[in-house]
Amino acid sequence: MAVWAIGDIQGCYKSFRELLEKIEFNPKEDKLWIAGDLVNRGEGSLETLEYLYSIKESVHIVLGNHDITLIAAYYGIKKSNPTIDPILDSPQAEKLINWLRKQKFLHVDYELGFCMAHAGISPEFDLGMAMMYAKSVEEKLQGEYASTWLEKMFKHGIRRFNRDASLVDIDRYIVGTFTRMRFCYGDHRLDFDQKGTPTDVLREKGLKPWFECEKRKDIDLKIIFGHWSTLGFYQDEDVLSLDTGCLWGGTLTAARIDSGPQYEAELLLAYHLKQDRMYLITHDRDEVLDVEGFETLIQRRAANEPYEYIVGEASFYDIYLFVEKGVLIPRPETEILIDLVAEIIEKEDIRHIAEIGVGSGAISVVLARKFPLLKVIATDICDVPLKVAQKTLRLLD
Ligand SMILES: [Mn+2]
Repeated sequence: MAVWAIGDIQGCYKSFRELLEKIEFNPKEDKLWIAGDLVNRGEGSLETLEYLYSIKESVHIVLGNHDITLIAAYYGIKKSNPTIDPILDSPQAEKLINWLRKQKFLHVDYELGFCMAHAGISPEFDLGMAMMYAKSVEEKLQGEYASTWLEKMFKHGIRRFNRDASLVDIDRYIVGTFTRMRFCYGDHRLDFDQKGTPTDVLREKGLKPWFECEKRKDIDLKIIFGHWSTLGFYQDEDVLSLDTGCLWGGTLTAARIDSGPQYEAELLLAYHLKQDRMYLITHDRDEVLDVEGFETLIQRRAANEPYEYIVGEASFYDIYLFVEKGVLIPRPETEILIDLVAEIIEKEDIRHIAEIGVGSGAISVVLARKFPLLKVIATDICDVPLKVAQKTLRLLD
């Protein structure tokens, strides 16, 4: 299984299908994330919608400004144009538009570590706020009064977030940031006029891409967005920009966002070379001397041995733990458990705890480090966990 994110298609159906062929996308196994603006301007807007509808169980879509305009044209609020006429004239129009109306403004996947919105996430929103506000406008677009509500969204853009503004203005701000935002000023005031590349001249005027904004609220997940063909493909620690202007004679971009085989192969090569992954990037012309040793690691992984067992350690909370066959690899959810237990320990002033079935030692070791005065007794009926947990404990002492 693979998960791919794809930038603005804008009716470029032929390029879209060619790209899917190139990445060997299989709708029965793989997933697609589409960053919005599925239609408008390109020749194959109807075909794009029909195809995405036919594989709807395998796609996550966020709505872009052009998709919203299409819905508005269906309701007669906005003018149609020759590239979206075929959709509105199609016998499938109602089915396709109703399906489009059910798509999101924000898609979030904690496990993959990514979220996606067509233009991005307002610098004023943390992830919780963004999810709440996205949901509130999604409900309106899906609701009985969608057309009345949508008409109000087009009246004018709202540049600044104000919790005390009217509900309609708050919705205008939310829809604007998720679907049209590009630049903003240092005080988080949005600019909807600039459409070009971020330049130093603009930066000097105080206009920066929204994701560069100072005091932008922290969002732990990497944000995928499109909508900005003049920015093009761009990525840093926080964002992944995918609109590479297919419509304007550019290309369509797909980025693989699950940790695919290549990523794990790189991690294993780094482990084999006793270096970190960055070393591979800076030494990409070096020859690997012990290729056989590396191939042995790859064969073990290909036979479904977990990566953590092969390298003998797992990242957990703020430490690395020893792991091997015979102990479970701690799950990300276990980190949430640590936080919940820590809260109880603090609140109830607990001094002694016992963990029955210590496993890798993840919970006991992290709690003991967090609370130096806490007395922890950890037991297990098997030898391997006791040995592995003690090894981790000795290393950290
Ligand atoms: Mn757009």
